[in-house]
Amino acid sequence: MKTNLKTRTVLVTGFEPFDGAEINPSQEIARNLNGTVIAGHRVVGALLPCVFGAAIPELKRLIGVHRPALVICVGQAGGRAAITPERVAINIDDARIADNAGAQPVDRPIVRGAPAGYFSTLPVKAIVAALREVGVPSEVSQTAGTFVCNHVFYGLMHTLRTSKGVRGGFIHVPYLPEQAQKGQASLPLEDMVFGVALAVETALRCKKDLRLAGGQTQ
Ligand code: PCA
Repeated sequence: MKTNLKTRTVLVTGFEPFDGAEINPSQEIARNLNGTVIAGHRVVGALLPCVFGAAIPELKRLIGVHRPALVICVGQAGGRAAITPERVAINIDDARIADNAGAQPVDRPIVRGAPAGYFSTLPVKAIVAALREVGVPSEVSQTAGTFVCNHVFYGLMHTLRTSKGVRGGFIHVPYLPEQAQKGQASLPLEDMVFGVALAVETALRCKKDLRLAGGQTQ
């Protein structure tokens, strides 16, 4: 893929609500960041369907239209207490619940014959350190699961493998306060929007990740 450095665009995607929910924080984050400017880059915030298969062509279409220098896909990971940059995408769909089109693939490769996994090309530890520095809870996650988020993350990294200089990755975020059941963790939307904006800025500024021992990111 050719990159157009003149446009200096960042693509941030969120997902539509799934599993019968009415809201998805990642959709709200993408909506809030759309049109903002971060470190000289215009942010395009866009929505992906929570549908196996269909989500990847839509992501590819957005990349083709906007030619971003950086792509960060965001999704909800209900129950997590922190903003979690994902380290690795794996080549498998294994759904615990149906997606928004009713599909529930089990043990199915995302791209047949492609590598078992791809690492994020975001500076995941630098992002965690930057967020913690300003008091936003954050940690590196070692798995994005095997549902639509991992599916899109894998599709993203598979697509970007031939796009020299274009970096990308995935960030999972907790529930919003209004979604959390008693005892479940959540974060206010403004903290999540601020946190993802800071992740974008850190990724743009920090070409090389920090080398911090696992779990010791501050
Ligand atoms: N979270 C789901 C899919 C869409 C979303 O926001 C996941 O973690 O796979």
